[in-house]
Amino acid sequence: RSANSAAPNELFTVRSPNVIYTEDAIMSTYTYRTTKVTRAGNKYVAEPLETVYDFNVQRKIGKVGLMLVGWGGNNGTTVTAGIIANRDGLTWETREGTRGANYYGSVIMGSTIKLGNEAETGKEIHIPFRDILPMVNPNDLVLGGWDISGMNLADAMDRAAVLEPDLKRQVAKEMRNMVPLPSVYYPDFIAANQEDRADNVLKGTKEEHVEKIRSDIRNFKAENNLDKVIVLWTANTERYAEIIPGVNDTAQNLLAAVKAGYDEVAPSTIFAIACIQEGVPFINGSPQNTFVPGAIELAEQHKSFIGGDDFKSGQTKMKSALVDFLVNAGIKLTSIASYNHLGNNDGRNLSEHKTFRSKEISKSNVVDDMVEANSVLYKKGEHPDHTVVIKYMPAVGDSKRALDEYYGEIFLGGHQTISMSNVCEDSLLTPLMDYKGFHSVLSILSYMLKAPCTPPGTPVINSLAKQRAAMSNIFRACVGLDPESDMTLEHKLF
Ligand code: NAI
Ligand code: DG6
Repeated sequence: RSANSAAPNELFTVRSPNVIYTEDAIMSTYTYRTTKVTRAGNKYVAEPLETVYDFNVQRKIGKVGLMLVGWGGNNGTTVTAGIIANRDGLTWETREGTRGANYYGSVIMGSTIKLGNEAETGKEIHIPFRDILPMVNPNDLVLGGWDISGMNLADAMDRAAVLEPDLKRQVAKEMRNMVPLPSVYYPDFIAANQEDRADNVLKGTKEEHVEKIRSDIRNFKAENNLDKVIVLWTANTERYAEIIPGVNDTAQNLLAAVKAGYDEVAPSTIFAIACIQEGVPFINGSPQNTFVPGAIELAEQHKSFIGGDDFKSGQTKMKSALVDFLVNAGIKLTSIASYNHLGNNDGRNLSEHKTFRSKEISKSNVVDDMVEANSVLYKKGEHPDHTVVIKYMPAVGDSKRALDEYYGEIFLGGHQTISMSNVCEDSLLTPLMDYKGFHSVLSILSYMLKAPCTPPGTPVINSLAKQRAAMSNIFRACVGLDPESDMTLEHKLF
């Protein structure tokens, strides 16, 4: 095969003077066009701006390992069973009939993207999102991880009570051999009610904990002959760490605080430090401020990737799509009331105020940018009321109830109330990606995260449509394709 014909894992190639294929890479020169705006009194001047970037995409993915912190939890066991089920093409019986493995709900694995228009017919050609760039297939991931509970993954899957019995039966044999590594447990950071499952915890100092996690990652990589490892925090929501000058405000102070065994360094920050020092991407799927300023600076120094915070799965995803639509439709939202109840271990942990507070913060800030962008509807500093309530209700287990009321002003003093009620298993989600060559803080992952962590001083985008467009257009740029503008001028002009 010549370098510029599609490799077995590629669906298309790009024919362009700006794109070069080698055996190992796709190299593109991409002209990024933006609009620079300057103020002239109470008027603006808008000026088209061009910046040229060179992208280099690896064509060979290699063998990738995924290590989950909180592997024995609902998300950890569900994602493990889901990957095995997909890898083995399993089907299972339910009272509604036979069901088969899929990746529904994953933007990468379950959605499509427009590649362009067919030459002869002008018809739009859509391809699976996962095919726009060479990407790891989740089925090929090698899984591992840590948990403060030492239960094997098969028993932990039963404890989670998420999956159908016939599916569990088929994956249990493999999962019984999966046992989480001992983890870092500082009880003050999570709810006291989690103590009864903490039977698999590391002894020693904070400095020793960082070293142990680092050696766990190295061993996992060597034992499984991996090219890359990604670490994902899907452990309990922690309370916020206090930001203390001299302790966690700079990289140097943070490392000194670890050495001194300072209390205010959270387990998730210990994991972040270990991953940064190992050069392994670390994604924080929970809402706490794992990435204290010192951790972000450390990542920048090591050119290591971090992403966060807090997986965006259901209620918030809907909110960041709906509010974007309403505000961009010129409707003035004046209040959003969001209520949940759930009965899984996440809900149990969130029943303590300090951990709930972390979740409340990440669930509350998700409309700020959309409101701030509309100076026609909102005066400077004006904001809709926004309330978030979460209640622990053991009886409903993982089947989370989410109720939302959106209340707004419409034409000439009218009002609109939209009420939504959503019921679904909280743990059936799988967001996952890998990147090289971008800023250490991977804000491109924003689509999957409730409170996107962005490089210092850069804007946070919460709008779901913008987040998806950013992701698909950056992927396109990586192979030298222009953004999909949806202008379809070819159909609109003579
Ligand atoms: P879970 O409570 O079932 O699982 C968490 C696991 O983490 C438990 O097995 C626990 O033993 C373990 N753990 C606690 N501290 C640990 C530590 N320091 N090191 C290693 N393991 C530790 O919770 P679930 O439902 O799996 O959610 C995990 C996290 O993801 C929570 O913070 C949750 O708020 C967050 N999240 C969950 C979403 C979802 O389930 N749809 C969506 C968004 C965020
Ligand atoms: C209740 O709010 C528990 C939380 O962990 C959520 O289930 C989780 O953060 C998902 O939230 P959302 O808003 O993305 O569906």
